[in-house]
Amino acid sequence: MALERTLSIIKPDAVAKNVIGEIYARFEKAGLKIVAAKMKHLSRKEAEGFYAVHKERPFFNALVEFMISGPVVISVLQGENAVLAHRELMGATNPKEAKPGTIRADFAESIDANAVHGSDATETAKVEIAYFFAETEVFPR
Ligand code: RTP
Ligand code: MG
Repeated sequence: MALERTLSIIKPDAVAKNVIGEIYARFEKAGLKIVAAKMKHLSRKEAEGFYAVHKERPFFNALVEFMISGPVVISVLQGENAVLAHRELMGATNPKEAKPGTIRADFAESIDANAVHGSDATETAKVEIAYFFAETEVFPR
């Protein structure tokens, strides 16, 4: 078992639905600790930079438009195997394919408005955490 950190984003659709607390409760019940958090309305530049790996994909523009459509809640979660544990709580990218009881099955509308983002590996988690948080903003310092 490895103590890891991962980046979580509660996307604009879930913030608008008023389910920040319900999503946070799922993280905490699963043993993931919130060690950094902020609410932010991303600029186009920030969203494009964050999703730069998807730049050439056909859904890139729609993804960026959606991510800047309202504020998001960005958090760092810490726990045993946090990257995978978080992705299991999230469920499949397309909510129609997400297992019952996952965040996307319960709160997401579509593959675009799919409630949450989670880092997909420990290396990407490090990059994504540094994209949004200074070292002094992740606790304990
Ligand atoms: P995320 O990065 O947001 O945690 O989601 P993910 O790993 O499950 O999915 P990824 O392949 O990284 O795609 C990033 C986001 O792009 C949107 N997407 N749309 N229309 C499509 O075919 C499509 N595919 C992906 C989704 O909102 C996905 O979360
Ligand atoms: Mg991804």
